[in-house]
Amino acid sequence: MGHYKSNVRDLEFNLFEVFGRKEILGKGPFADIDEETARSILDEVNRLAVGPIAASFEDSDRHPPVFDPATHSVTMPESFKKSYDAWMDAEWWRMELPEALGGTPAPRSLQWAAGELIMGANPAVWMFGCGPSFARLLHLLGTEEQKRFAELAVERRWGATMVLTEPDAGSDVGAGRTKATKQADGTWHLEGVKRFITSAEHDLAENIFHLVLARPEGHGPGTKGLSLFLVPKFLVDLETGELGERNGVYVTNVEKKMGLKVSTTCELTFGERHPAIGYLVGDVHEGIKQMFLVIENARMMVGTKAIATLSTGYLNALDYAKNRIQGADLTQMTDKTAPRVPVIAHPDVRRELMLQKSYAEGMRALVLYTATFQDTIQLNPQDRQAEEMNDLLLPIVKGVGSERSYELLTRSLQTLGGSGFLQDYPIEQYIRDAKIDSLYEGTTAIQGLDLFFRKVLRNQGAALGSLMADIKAFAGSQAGNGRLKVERALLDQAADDVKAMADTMAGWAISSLETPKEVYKVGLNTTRFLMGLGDLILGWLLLRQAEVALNALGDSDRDRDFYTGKVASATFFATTVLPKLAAERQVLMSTGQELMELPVAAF
Ligand code: ST9
Ligand code: FAD
Repeated sequence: MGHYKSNVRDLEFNLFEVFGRKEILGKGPFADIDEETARSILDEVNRLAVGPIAASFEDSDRHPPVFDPATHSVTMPESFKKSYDAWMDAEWWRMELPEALGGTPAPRSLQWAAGELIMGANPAVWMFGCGPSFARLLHLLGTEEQKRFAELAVERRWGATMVLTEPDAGSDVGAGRTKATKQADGTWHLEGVKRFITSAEHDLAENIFHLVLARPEGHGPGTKGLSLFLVPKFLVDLETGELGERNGVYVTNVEKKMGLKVSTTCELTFGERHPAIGYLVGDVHEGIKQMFLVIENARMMVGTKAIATLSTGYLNALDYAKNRIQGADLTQMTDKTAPRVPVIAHPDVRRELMLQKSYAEGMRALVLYTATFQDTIQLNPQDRQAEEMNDLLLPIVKGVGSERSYELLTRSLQTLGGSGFLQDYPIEQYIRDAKIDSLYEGTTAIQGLDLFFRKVLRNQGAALGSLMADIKAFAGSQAGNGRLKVERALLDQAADDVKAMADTMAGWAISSLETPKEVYKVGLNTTRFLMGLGDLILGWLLLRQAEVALNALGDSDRDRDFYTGKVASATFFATTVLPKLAAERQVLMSTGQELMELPVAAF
């Protein structure tokens, strides 16, 4: 058995029983994919995930890629190449592409469900395999020539990267100094050093194209002065598709990291040895706006990766807890001759497992709930409400998904006792591989700022108000026919707590117009609000699942354990996690300026 334990049943439960995806399948742009086909796609992707894709997970951690500075090249582990080829050869990545690029469009919800399986099995396979997605962006935004480049990129399976970060420009992307100079032939020459660039060098594809933010000479400061350039590793003859000269962009270092070692993290130097030729994407100077289309996709990806890892972490812990015999039942603790029991019999282990289960399954629901808005946007790109809701949820998928997964994975490890610390089990690697999720694609602090200032304040609370109204309506409904009464009351109170947090922060933000330092009080609480809103949404989604499960339990005996577990995890979350939001609200309300007035030397 490989390391990866998937949960296709729960993916299908969300897609078809909770979020009604059947309604959009088998018609319109998704005419070729009905519910049955969607289920068989998930089965097939799952077969790949638990098999050839998971197979290299451990080996490629222990034998990571090798960088040769003399040739600026990277040799990938053979085991990983096999996993990568298995994914690329299966061609399920075509679900993300439009027909014009040889795709078979599928709803985003189905794509992210498949994505969870691949990222849970071996996240770097998905990351290296994003070339076609980047080509989609180029096809969407590019000039005619760039569209042709995108076609070739899909046909030839070129790799791709997103290139923002520099040594002095991490969270503050607008501080970037990489410069672009226009040439007489309309191309650009880029000069500068980018760092931490994922997948910038490898031997999995014959070409790699970089989408690079750089500042054209004379353009202003900040993110708005940046433009987006297509910079291929090898120049390309667009007529024949043949590779031409080596372009002047080279990987000059590959980082040694805590985890996710098989994913190459590269320093990328432009124009040092010979010119690095770039093409202005779409022939317009709208770099940061264009790049955010990639970032939005990548933030969703990172959240999905994180929860995929937590899910397999939990299922590994569960398996262990059912089999590890240790100690007597607590009711017989004084009887030294009492039979020894599996550790899942111990109350503390059960509590820990249920916390892992409820977060893993709640966050899976969050990913797929968010994806339903992406489905709506796919069907109707003008739907502003769906767009705003997706915008609101993305920092929660990314920020809460990554923080909670990392935190809960340490609980999964704890369930294994000392064995969890060993490399005989996958959880120590899960933890190392998942830590990055709260860092890249905007740290958690950045997600908190994005959520409050951009998605709540600038949106004048419209999307948040609509979400809150849905949560309050559910809390006040008859969902569960009395069986969820206590839980719904707890949800109602939690919604009031989170709303009070948002209102208080908005008040400080408004008073900062007159007293600027009031905004510090907002900044001291943006992460608290992010996590608090996250818990509220998870509680709500788990209770929605419980309602569906209770109905199913009333109807038949089918999947009794599965549905019983759904009700149990929702109740557990509502009774043990949601009440903590009252304390978070109180802490937020009592925020003062002390921390900001404290001299740095006193820290
Ligand atoms: C990284 C990669 O870490 C790690 C994993 C790589 C995996 C590779 C695989 C990825 C797959 C992707 C596939 C691609 C497929 C795409 C297909 C698409 C068809 N939402 O607030 P302002 C924009 S990479 C949307 O003033 P500052 C907006 O245009 C490195 N747009 O910001 C705005 O203008 P306006 C990741 C947003 O103070 C403009 O930015 N690094 C949003 O200038 C300026 O906004 C980071 O993530 C948004 N939420 O700059 C950096 N926000 O307001 C983190 C801003 O007029 N840092 N815009 O609309 C930040 O995010 C900063 O907050 C900052 C601040 C840079 C935005
Ligand atoms: P800093 O920005 O220096 O942050 C340091 C600390 O300060 C953090 O805790 C942060 O939350 C906090 N902080 C910073 N600014 C603020 C603020 N305004 N308010 C509150 N707190 C703040 N980049 C790419 O362009 N492409 C890639 O493919 C890519 N892949 C990566 C892969 C890996 C493995 C790693 C480690 C990084 C990758 N990155 C990539 C870069 C990544 O996106 C950045 O590391 C990240 O955006 C944070 O920037 P930084 O590391 O410079 O941290």
